[in-house]
Amino acid sequence: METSNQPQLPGVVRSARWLWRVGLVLALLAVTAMTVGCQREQVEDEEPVEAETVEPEAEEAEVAAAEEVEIEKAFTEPKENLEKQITGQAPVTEVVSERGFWVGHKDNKLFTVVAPDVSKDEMVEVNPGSVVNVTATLHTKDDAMNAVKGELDAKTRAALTEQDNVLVVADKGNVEVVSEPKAGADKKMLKVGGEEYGSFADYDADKNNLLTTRELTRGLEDREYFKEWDKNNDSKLDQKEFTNNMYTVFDADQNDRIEEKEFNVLTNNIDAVEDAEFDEWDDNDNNWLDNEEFAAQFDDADIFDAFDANDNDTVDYNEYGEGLAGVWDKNDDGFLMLDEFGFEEGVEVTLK
Ligand SMILES: [Ca+2]
Ligand SMILES: [Ca+2]
Ligand SMILES: [Ca+2]
Ligand SMILES: [Ca+2]
Repeated sequence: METSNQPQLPGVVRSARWLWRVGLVLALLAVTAMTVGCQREQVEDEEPVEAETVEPEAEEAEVAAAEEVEIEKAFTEPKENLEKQITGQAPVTEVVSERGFWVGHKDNKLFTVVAPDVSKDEMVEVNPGSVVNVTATLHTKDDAMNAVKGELDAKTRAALTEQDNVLVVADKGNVEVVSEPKAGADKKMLKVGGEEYGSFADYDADKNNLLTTRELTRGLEDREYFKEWDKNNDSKLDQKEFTNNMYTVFDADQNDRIEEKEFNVLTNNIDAVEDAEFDEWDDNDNNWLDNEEFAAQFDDADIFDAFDANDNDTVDYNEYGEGLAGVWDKNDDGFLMLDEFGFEEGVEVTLK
């Protein structure tokens, strides 16, 4: 016994020590219980903290989903706009199936697919050359494939995997046809100086009711459009040849005079001369412009320089097609609709 050499403690003291030990054990238990309790409380405290840290992310996700991005950005900056809601109008360049079609903007195109498995008679009819108003999510092609329900036909599947990003429409109601291609594509002719240089349909090589700049350029070249003005036969127009061409373009009634009415078509179409005054151009005040009067002012307006993109003092077919498309493409979407084919009085467009 440890206490063998020590005086025996009285029974009261013994029992007091026993009680103290019991008390110590109880105290330890209590401390342990409190510690566990505290830990539990801490766990309980932590749970709402965790919940709070999740909630703002969810809110941000909701905000991101609600943020609508103009469709032009989906074409020009697709990587920056993945998973965002895209909305806006675009022309349909090709229809692949009732669930899938291509929309275009300038040199870019995006495949658009309807996610629900809709039957042909349920789906809104979309045609090449239609303009559609679309609300969709921009996905990578892999995410798009996962988002699409039901079986896709081989052509739609092939189109979906043809490029990196795809517009996925959550409901067929999110595709609204804003305008259909207009009739008369084979009747509307490009006429300059009494000569016909082909109809809209002639230029529309892929028959999608839309002209790209390339189709316009190739069509002009195929019809040797420059021939009348290209005096040195180099298949390009120098400044004098270009100005003579434009004089003929705007002399709509081919009387070798540009009257005020014809002059107004020029100023309404080409921004570089939008503020030009007929009286200032008509040097001898005879109420029409001859070639010299026209050239003196037209050459000062730097329209030739705007067409001559590579600054080599000649305008080739590519530059002419590019410049003309820029003037005609009044909604600046990179395509010419039938009603954008040719100069129209009162139509204001930008010469880039
Ligand atoms: Ca076309
Ligand atoms: Ca005239
Ligand atoms: Ca040039
Ligand atoms: Ca256009």
